[in-house]
Amino acid sequence: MTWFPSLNHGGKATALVDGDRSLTYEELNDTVTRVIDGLLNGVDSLDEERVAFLYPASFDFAALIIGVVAAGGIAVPLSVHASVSELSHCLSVAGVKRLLLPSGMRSVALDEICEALGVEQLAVEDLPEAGAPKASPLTAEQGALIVFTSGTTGKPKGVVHTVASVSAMVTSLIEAWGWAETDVIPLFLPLHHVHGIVNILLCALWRGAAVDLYTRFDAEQLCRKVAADRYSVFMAVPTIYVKLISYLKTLDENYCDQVTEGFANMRLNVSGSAACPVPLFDEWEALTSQRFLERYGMTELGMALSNPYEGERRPGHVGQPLPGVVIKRVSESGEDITDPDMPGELAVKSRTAFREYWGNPESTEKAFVDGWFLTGDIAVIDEGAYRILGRASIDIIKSGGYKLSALEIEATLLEHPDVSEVAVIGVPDDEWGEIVAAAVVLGCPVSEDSLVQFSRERMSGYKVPRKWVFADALPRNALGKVTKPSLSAWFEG
Ligand code: MLC
Ligand code: AMP
Repeated sequence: MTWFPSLNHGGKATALVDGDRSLTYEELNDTVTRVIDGLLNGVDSLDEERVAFLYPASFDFAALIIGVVAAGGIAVPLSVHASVSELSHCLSVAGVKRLLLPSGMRSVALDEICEALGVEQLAVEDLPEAGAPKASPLTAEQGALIVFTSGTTGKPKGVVHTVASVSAMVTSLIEAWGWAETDVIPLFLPLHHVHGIVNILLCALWRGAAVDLYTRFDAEQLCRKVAADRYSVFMAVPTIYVKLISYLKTLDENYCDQVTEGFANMRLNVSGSAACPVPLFDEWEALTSQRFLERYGMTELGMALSNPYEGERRPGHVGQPLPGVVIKRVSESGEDITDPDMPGELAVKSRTAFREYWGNPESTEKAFVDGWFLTGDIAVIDEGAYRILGRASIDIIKSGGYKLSALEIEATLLEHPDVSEVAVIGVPDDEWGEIVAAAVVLGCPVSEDSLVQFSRERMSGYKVPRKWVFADALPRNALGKVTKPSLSAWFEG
């Protein structure tokens, strides 16, 4: 199985830029080789060892994600925003024994959990130099990548992609969206999700294009490069385009024109990971004359639906199945829906689909019906283009492109000794799509601030509820189940 063709023939072309440093393909190849060599340390395959890493966007991150797979391991990129208890969950679910991280990411709390889990921590530069690596050839079905995703039950699950599914994700997007060696793209999205990892980093590097690395989204820095016509392709979640528009409004007219001209000159602006509201599509077009290519994807599937690269891109729609993707819609009772106007849950078969949830055969089995992966997203078909209406479960929230589980947030809040009952929902928000809101019944008085503080210590900042309502009781139906839809009204105004 071929893995990363560009590394062998990219030569002196720029692969990655980090501030004022850049790395050619030849240099990236050397770094990857060193990673493979150090990880293998004399053996010929890592045999699906899950090698975790906690690196911000950097040359080391790129070398690890390619090198771990080439060495026969499964790459487990972890979130640099995660709390220690979230990291502990990921490390233990994936059965990780080696965690690579820069020394600056180490902490006493992380040391403690790594010790308890028997995880060795080391930096890329600490990897041994064992001589020329002799890695065994890869098979299509071997695991390559684990990305954690929230579901409607419990804590995040580790989605296992294989060498074949990652390769299919990358090659299908390169083809569908016309990636070229001459492309230059900025990467500011988090590197623990497929949008940043696959759609941007791996597609660009596989094709021999150049990637500018940013450790976080920074409108000012980014727009300076856009104004200088540095980029040909731009990919982001809708929240980022909202933030860019707000930033553009703060600029003087002359500079604002340079930035919008920079966007106008690109060959492609993609929006995805969450619904792009039609007014946002229109405003971006009015500013930059770019019509977003909106696409729909999922951690378990990579990209499934896409507006055309060439052809009509319809606002509020996510287009048609990408090549190799087969989609049908099913009713709640599992029957196939043929009427395009009737809403149904998207069910997908694709060569880009994941293999399993790591160590969780029960969830894996439930996720598929007769080989069709059930997405949990409800859609109709409007004159040949899919339109996503929402999700089957109220317990899945999408905030700024992150998929969050209301149940996971509720379970964490219930760990607080003074919280007796809690219900978490997503409420609509112009900037974030949805924001997390919590309705809480307290046993003893406790302030909102201290609950926020409590939450921050235990979960990533983006999961912490932004809106709080305190009540004497939660609304429940005859069976005692909280009637979550009725809670939305509590957070209005
Ligand atoms: C940050 N914050 C969020 C948040 N991101 N709150 C809710 N939802 C989010 N998504 C909070 C921080 O905790 C902080 O709170 C405050 O907002 C400001 O933080 P920040 O770091 O300055 O925000 P910013 O850098 O502007 O981050 C916003 C963002 C980021 C949009 C750049 O959220 C982001 O990168 N989102 C993309 C996620 C993504 O890539 N998803 C793809 C999943 S894959 P405080 O209180 O601490 O100040 C997938 C499949 C597919 O979905 O189809 O692609
Ligand atoms: P994740 O599990 O983080 O990969 O998120 C996948 C989910 O993001 C999908 O199931 C959808 O609910 C949502 N999503 C991704 N792209 C879009 C889009 N273009 N429009 C609406 N929802 C989207």
